[in-house]
Amino acid sequence: MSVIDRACQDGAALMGAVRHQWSRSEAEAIYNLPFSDLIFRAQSTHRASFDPNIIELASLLSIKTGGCPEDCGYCSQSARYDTGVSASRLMDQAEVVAAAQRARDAGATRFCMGAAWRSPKDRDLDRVCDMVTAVKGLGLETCVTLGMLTSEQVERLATAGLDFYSHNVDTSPEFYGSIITTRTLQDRLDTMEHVRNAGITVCSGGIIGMGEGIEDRIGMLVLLANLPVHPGSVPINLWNEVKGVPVADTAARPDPIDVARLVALARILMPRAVVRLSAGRQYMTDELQALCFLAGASSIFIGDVLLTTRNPQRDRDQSLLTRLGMNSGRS
Ligand code: SAM
Ligand code: DTB
Ligand code: SF4
Repeated sequence: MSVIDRACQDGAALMGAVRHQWSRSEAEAIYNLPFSDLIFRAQSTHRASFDPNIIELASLLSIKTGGCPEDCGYCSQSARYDTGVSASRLMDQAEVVAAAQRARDAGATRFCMGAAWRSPKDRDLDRVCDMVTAVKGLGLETCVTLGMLTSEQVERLATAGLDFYSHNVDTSPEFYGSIITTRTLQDRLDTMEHVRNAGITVCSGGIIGMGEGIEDRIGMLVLLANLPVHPGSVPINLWNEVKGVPVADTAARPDPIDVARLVALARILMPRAVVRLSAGRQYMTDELQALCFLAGASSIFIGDVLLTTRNPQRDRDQSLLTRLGMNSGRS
């Protein structure tokens, strides 16, 4: 690329222009910039579309835990591994609404409901649709993650008022088969397409620290950045340790500087997406989280547990946001 082309591209990136044809080598070059240049570029991109002092607070509830037929090698909820997580039935709507109310009182603006399904049965989906409508009635943004969906199922969720569907690509196309064998990445992409077509915003990201290489982390972000529409939210999860799953044998906690670099790359490749520091904040220092906010992350999950694993306590999160002069933007 000529110097002029590079300068134009950098100028466009600083203005937050959205592109969908990123090459791996371009992404690698951005990732490997001198750290100060990378963070400056990421923060400049962030400021073109976001208030840098606002952090979105989302809350997560497992509405159906464990007993999942899929073999995702990182997950406590797969029925194939002995993780100590037992299978439960789909929660009652009243309990879900009560949890959503508590999340709203704790400051959340989005409520995400997760189910350990490969794909929902139609009668279960009817119940989830009712939950979505009830949670939306509380004034919260709604998100669900239920596994693979047909286009008809997505239409029903859209009619119920769903705002976001969470469906992670999890890792690079090359590493996918080492982690999951009961579905393909294409299955995942197909559901995301149904979701987009129904006008529901896709939330999609992945997990690092499973034993993948840096090139897999970058490849995962390039995959997301080259989708026809960028996800509205991109969760970056550090693998939350689970005993008894295959990933426990290969996992390696990512270097903190590599985490900040990856967040910055997500911010630059997908300038309007909300980058969420998702699972694994329990392993991050306050300083690393602050660095990730500087690199363009602007959303976290609050609450002591995610689905089955731990998350920082609410008062620790609040203290961090206060010390950083950040808030959720909710009046
Ligand atoms: N079964 C549905 C599915 O897989 O889409 C929804 C629930 S599943 C638990 C949602 C996401 O949680 C997965 O795609 C994965 O990215 C993330 N996840 C699961 N276990 C995790 C762990 N131990 N650490 C970090 N993220 C995890
Ligand atoms: C996402 O990327 N992370 C959340 C949400 N989307 C559904 C899930 C994290 C789960 C962590 C493992 C657990 O608590 O079981
Ligand atoms: Fe099932 Fe989702 Fe866990 Fe995979 S990640 S085992 S699909 S609950």
